[in-house]
Amino acid sequence: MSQHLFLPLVIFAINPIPRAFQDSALSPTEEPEDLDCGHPEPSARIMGGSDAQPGTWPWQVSLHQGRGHICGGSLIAPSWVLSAAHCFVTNGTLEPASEWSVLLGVHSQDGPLEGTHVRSVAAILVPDNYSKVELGSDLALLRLASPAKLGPTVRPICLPRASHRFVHGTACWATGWGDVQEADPLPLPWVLQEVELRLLGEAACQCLYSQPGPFNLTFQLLPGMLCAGYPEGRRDTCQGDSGGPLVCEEGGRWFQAGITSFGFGCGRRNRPGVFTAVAPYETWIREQVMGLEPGPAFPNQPQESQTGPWESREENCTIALPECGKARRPGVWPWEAQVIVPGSRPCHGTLVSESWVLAPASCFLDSITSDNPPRDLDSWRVLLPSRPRSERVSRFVPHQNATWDDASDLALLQLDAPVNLSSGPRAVCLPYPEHYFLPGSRCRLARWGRGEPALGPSAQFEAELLGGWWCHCLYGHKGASVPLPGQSPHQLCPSYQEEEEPGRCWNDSHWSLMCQEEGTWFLAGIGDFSSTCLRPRAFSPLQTHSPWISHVTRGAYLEEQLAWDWGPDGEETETQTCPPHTEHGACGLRPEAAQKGMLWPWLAEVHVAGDRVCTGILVAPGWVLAATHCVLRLGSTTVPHIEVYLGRAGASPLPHGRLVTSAPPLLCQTEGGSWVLMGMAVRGSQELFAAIGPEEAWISQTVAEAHFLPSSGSPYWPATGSDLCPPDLAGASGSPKAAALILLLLTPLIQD
Ligand code: 4AZ
Repeated sequence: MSQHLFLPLVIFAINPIPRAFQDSALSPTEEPEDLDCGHPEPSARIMGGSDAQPGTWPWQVSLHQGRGHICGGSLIAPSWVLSAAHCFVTNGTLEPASEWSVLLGVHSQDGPLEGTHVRSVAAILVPDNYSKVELGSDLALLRLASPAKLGPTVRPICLPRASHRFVHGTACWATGWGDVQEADPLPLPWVLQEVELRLLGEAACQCLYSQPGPFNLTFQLLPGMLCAGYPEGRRDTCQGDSGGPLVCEEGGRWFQAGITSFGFGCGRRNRPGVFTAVAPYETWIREQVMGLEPGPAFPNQPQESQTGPWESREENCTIALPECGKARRPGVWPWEAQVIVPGSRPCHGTLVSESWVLAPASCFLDSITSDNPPRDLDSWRVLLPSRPRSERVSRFVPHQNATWDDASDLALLQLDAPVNLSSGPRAVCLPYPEHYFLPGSRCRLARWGRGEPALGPSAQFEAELLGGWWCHCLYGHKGASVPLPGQSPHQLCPSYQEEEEPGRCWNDSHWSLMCQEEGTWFLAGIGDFSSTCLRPRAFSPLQTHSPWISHVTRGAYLEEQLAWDWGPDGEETETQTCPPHTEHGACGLRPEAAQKGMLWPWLAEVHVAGDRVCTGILVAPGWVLAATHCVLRLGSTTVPHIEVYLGRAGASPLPHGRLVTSAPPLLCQTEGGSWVLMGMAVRGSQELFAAIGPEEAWISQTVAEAHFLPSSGSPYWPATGSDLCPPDLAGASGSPKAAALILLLLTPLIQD
């Protein structure tokens, strides 16, 4: 089933109105117990589960539509199978029984076992009041065209009476051929999976689901539903398990407590699986099967369970906190792993679970190409914090796109033996694909791969996430629509103080981006900066890789988003498109006002002859435009020594004693949101500007990459009279022809 089924409310006129939630009319003593139920043959994934032994769960059936497995079910009588309504209802319509078949006695869907057989379905019965899973009554009865052949691998399960109480906390079992993780199907040979789940009380379950989380749904647990699982998640049912049974052993027999119905995601923290409770539907089930003998068995419940404390009143609301991403001090990462391969420098990676380290595949590219897969894993070692000895590596799994896509430059290394995460090393949290790191999130750069420069002051590695729009448009394309919160971003842009020495950019360096939410650290992105010095740096989001990571590791610490403050409704959710673009990225984009020192990222400090500072404007990666009168002094015949500082406007106080001669620029914001340089102040004025427009030919001939907005009429140009740009000032601007503007060609400053 999909994670949410939103079906129109339709009342089915197939069966009489159910009398769910009513006790049976039959007293326990009247029960004709002619069907042996709940006894597997003595002998003997779902998520976080394991392969079942053949014959352990002989009531488990597989429901096929066409040629494939769709849902699970349970045999409750020779001619009856119990399952979930949502398996058979599409857009409010019940699917024809003729499309379905029931496979009995199946162990592996890949090959038949002795006793495996198929039955066609004569009728599908669904409660009249079923409309969608969240509203309950998610159960269905399938009448088989001919009775099942009972045998060692095909036997019915016992059903509980309406008065039957399962003790909360009881360990029960769910079974099925469903996904082993979200969007990760059970691999061949499709062996039936079993998982032990604990029954959760209503209050405990409601408390867990009341924790904020994704899907924007406030879910109300209703009578007739029950929850099973763990606050910490990790073991659960998943898509494809629906309709299958949740069974509990009592007095030597197995009873079906629930039918797998739905949940929010699979195995997520504080999101246990939701099941249809079977007991409240005793009457409805009896009514449907009436007349077709033998019917299902509702054996008497053993005395001790019936009288037990089935609902403990003081059931406390214990939510689980993330088990990953806890660092005592930012920068001292307990998940920092160094992979040592003989003959090369250590490679920095990250511990993502007890057994797996994530690192850039490029660290090991030599090994990959010359020796695929590497045979010499015996000599590889992993160093983890607070571990006295290094760990051995037993498996190396590079990302399939690692060799050609920088954003997929990832490899997973499995440790020979899992490490104990409660002592010393810890795992970082990984984001699910829909994770939305809030603009303004506190982040840090962390070592990643090889070749980083020596670490500088730690403040250098503090970062703050910029808005998605700004980051996306800087690196995206003109007119590209900006991913909304909850959609995968293409890049993550943090602002941070970097490269103290101007002119220098950390080429050949890899960094990972760690972002914090409510005290928990996530590995948000990875960055390869070998080819560009464009600022801000863009990191490739890791969330797009979480399906691959969870598929390979089956247990990395994926965590839901913890910070949910997305701002006022609508502010973040309007579709936005990107303004004009040059090959170096969008021009005129200004990060959020909150970004200290980055308010005007195109502003340059032009330090002239060591005694004055003029304002310059970065118009292309190698060119700064400034006012001539500020840079060149009248009457002077020598060209002064000029240094240009970029990316620090407002961040650092000006060098003491220096004169800011300046020549303020006039910038106007277009309706498209871009900032456009309209003019540079003329000598001696703060209000009169030399217009840039008339200089377009000269500027574009000198600087081919400079980007000019299309002239008026363009959607990006301010409308006449627009108050984006004070008309009197713009109008007052003249162009004192005599070289008001000067273009400075930048060359990197070589530091000794
Ligand atoms: C499904 O889609 C489904 N984790 C079944 C069970 C759960 C989630 C989804 C519970 O069929």
